[in-house]
Amino acid sequence: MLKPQIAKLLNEQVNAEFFASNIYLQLSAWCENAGLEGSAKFFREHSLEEREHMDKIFDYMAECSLPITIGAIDAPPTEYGNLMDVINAAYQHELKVTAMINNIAKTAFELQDYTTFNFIEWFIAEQHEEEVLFGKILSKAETLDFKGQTGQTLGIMDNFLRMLDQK
Ligand code: OFO
Repeated sequence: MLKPQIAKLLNEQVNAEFFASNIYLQLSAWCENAGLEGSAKFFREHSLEEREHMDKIFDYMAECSLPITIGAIDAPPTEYGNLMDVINAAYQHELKVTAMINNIAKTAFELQDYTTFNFIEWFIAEQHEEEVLFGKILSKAETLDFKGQTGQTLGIMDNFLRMLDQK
């Protein structure tokens, strides 16, 4: 039986992954509305990926016979000035999730819950990949001197996001 402290953190993470999925879905909707189809596709796929993360933790909790509570999920922000704001919001969000995952790993290790520590290692690697992914997008924007302005670079960024391999 896992310790209550771990059960609480995992349950919070289930809800956090749900929230992440909704954030990305909202970002996708914003991009659709702005006529940025490539970016909309990218964020839509990312939303599904977050949903898979939620499922993974849900399954682990169920396997460990832990109670799972799906709470109220906050509404994600809807207003963004431009595509760069959207990208920055996604990156900042990933940094927060990384901190949450690291906290689960730290707590599991301190409590000598090596099963959860082993489980959460997958997420540590995943967060690294996600930060690398958003780092690539940010460095592309920097190379193009893209700050969210309309024009040719917006089209290039939109296409770059369309082509990014998220797996
Ligand atoms: Fe679940 O990895 Fe992004 O947030």
